[in-house]
Amino acid sequence: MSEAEVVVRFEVEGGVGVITVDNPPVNALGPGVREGIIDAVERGVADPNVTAMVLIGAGRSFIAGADIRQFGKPRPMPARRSTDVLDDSTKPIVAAIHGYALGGGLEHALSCNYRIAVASAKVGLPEVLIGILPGGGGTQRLPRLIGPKAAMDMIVSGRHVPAEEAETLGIIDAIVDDKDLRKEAIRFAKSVAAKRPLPRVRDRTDRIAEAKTDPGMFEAMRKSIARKARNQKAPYHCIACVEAAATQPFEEGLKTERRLFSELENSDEAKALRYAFFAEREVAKIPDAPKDLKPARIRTAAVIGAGTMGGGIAMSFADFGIPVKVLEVSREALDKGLQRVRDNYAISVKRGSLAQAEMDRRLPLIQPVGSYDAIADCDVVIEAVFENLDVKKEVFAKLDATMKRGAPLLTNSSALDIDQIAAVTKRPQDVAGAHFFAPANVMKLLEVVKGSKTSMQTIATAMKMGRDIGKVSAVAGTCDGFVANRSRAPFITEMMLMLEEGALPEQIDKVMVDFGYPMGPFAVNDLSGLDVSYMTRKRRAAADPNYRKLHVPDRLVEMGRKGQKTGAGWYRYEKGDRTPHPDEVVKSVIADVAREFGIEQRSFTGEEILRRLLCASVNEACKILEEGKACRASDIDVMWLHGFGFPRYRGGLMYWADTIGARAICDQILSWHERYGARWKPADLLCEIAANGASFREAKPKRAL
Ligand code: 3H9
Repeated sequence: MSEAEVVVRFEVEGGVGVITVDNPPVNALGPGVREGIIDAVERGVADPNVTAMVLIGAGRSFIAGADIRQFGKPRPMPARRSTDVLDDSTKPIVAAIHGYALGGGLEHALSCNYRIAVASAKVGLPEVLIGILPGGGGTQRLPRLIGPKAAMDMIVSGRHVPAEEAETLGIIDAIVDDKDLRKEAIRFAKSVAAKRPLPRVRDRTDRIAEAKTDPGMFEAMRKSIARKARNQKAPYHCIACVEAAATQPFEEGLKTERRLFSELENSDEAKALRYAFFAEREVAKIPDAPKDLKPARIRTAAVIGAGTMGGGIAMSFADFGIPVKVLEVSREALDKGLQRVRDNYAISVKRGSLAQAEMDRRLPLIQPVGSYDAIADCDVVIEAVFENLDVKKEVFAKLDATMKRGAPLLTNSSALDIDQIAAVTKRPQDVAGAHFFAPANVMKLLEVVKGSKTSMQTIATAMKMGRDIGKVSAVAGTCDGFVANRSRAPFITEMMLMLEEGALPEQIDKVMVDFGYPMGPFAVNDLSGLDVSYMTRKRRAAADPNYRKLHVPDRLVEMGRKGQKTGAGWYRYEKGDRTPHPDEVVKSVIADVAREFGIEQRSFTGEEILRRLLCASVNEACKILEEGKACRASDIDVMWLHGFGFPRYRGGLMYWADTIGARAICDQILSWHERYGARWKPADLLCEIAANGASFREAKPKRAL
């Protein structure tokens, strides 16, 4: 049996040829699939008993697109494209969609004569998210079907469009009962079997004419994405292709699409984005987890503490339809916390990002309670009280006494030792960290922190809980700051120390924004509050006589400059406006510190600023791997993408380091070690990677978590 026959089946049922793509897990267009489709269509066309055909996917999806693993590798050019063969069929073909029809999957559906779907199906052309463009005719067919504007929106955003919207747009001809899609598709195929001429998307001219009435739409789109798409080519190439669809004949447009696709396939951004795609799938996997491990499903949750973090965590559950109880010590604190949640939802409604009905559905899911007994039956509890070990120990002793057996007892601590918290309970196997990032209802990262006694079951349940509430969950080992914040801490230190040497916040911010961050690190610090890390620095300074104090931020906090909330921090803010203005006061604080400590002043290039910040963190990330606190180097990258706004098209911290090269990074760090002393001592693993010419992103932890 040939490979093509294995991944694509062809059966005739009641005069309808059913072409089933069966290539688990998501029917990607891997080896043999396109050939299988061509073969099946030819059999259907040749068979006099077949009057119509159905293209359908086995398992959980229609077709999720081209096989992403094949990109960047040499591939034989097919003599004929399967999309063309579908298009050229003399008998009608119906695409029957369930699960996902994405990328090449939707392109195959668009090459069929009709498309039906179940209500839960989603369609989209998400190629831009992996740095390429729809290269199977999608940029030419979709605009002909739904108009260039709507097509451009879908192709440039890469979003998944639900079946109902797809039907309104005109992508789907009918939504059918999801009990037996195959049966429905056969019935539909029979109903259109005799209809001629065959509707072909490529022949449509009506919708494409819209571009004539609004020729400025392409330029307007380029302008509207300028900030978000900076440093990237793919979104602009996508627009160029849709413009080609509106201005060129179909075959010419396809040539444009092919040319621009081949420019992107091996671009730096495409490579980095492909890496990020697979790194995000890897991060979900728990190494050494037993095969029969079954994470428990969280149906109800409890949060201890209704502060900013507690409220945000509660919203995260409510946003995904999970009822959550919020416990506070006083009625007043509870009321205040709940009011903040209401206000947050109301802001989203006002901005138009949330429907009022949705807010009304979510709010009642958050139930304020005043006693531990009231949360005893919840499937999970997340403690989000004040960051103080003694306070947390008190809470965990109470949780141990009240919560039902087996419920994960999670702490939202951002730095404290999980083992010490677990030690006050009689069930340390159930205790782990669930480190959300602020604002908890917005930020995607969830660090699941394993203590030395935490069970795999608890980790697996916490990881699944994260996924169920839309987070990207990553496992970390317990240590000060865990993995994400610990790896970022040296970046923060260096950004402050560079000020003392002559750089300015606005200069450093500009370098990082130009690199691709949505905001510069000082502007971010103004948003989160300078006072947040002030106490941590005091604690560290008291504990470690060698601790290098950060005088500039300390002084700003002591002057009452805590960031946006006080109208001034690293920048000055006008009342009611979030625009940062560089401030002479900050300049003079920096100059005072430099003078007092006799620090030599010099100028910095953008390249030096960038390298100094990121290299400091790469070094720390290597130490984290050495200590076995992260499962993989690529997990650290995922944490940087989803926790700190690292530009996705640069892959992540370790991926970036590989683009510079291990030898160059190591030499740079060695020279700073000589100049600045102990804090730049290179990690052993870093030296090893450089000596072996190995890569950072493939570096393995030196011991198990
Ligand atoms: C394209 O189509 C180009 C065309 O224009 C033609 C050009 C000529 N390839 O995400 P999950 C794997 S570009 C290879 O955990 P979910 C994935 O790695 C493509 N593998 O499931 C994972 O493997 P493992 C355009 C793929 O239910 C497993 O499937 N299409 C692909 O949470 C399960 O994945 C896209 O960009 C693939 N295309 O989400 C869609 N897709 O178990 C990309 C998945 O070993 N895919 N895998 O870790 C997705 O967005 C999600 O996977 C999907 C399912 C929404 C489909």
